[in-house]
Amino acid sequence: MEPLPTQAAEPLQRSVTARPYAFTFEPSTTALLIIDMQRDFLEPAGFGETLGNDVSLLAPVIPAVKSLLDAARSIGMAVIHTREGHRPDLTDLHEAKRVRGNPTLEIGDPSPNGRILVRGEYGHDIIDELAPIAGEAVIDKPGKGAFYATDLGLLLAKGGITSLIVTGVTTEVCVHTTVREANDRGFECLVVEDGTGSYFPEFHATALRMISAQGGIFGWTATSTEVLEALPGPSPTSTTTTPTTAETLSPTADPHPTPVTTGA
Ligand code: C5J
Repeated sequence: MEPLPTQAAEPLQRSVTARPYAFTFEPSTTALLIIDMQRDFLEPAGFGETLGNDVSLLAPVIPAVKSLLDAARSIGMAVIHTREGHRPDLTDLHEAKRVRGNPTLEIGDPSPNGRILVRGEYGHDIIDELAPIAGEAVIDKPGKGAFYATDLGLLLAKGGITSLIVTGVTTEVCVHTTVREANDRGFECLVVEDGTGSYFPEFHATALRMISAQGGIFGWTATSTEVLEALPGPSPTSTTTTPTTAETLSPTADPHPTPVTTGA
């Protein structure tokens, strides 16, 4: 018997205008990765400022990340947040990292926002505008890369995620380290140009060029507008308070989820 004609389905593949060429992805196998949008990096008196940086330079990133976060939530795309920081007893802090940069306040020292880069402290947490909601995985990482000493790889494998749309701060440090780690693990990475930021605009620009250079040696870059144009419309069953598919990435998912926090 002849096979029955199949109905034309909505294409699953999406295509983003990107550098060095179009980035294709399927929303169901893609996660929005939001790197370290923490008060300690974006607000005064935190880790970023103790290293002598002007933290106001990171503020313009927030609206672009928020627009992508809202879009991902509306279509039920996986969302993963990361936070750089350490255990309260600092047993996971290398001496090299503690003293590096000769900061005015070291990791673990008290600040107006609590102890610098220590888990559970106000400054360590994600800024209000981008606060995780129920079902979104939160990866606590002691290093710059989000794969080092975390279960991110396990969550992505379990969730069937093969592509990452990467946002956050800072472009040349934690974003770059994570994209390099992801690239070596076989993930397709699109880095959002206006959804990432640095205390050094020239490093931001160069870091983005390094990603898309040589035919996309580490991946692709695109603006948040270009990504939004490629995303499908909101799913009729998704709301901003419904757990997203990120929940399925969590080994600790439960029927009454709160933001899922995983650490080293
Ligand atoms: C830094 C980060 N810059 N999240 N961390 O120390 O990029």
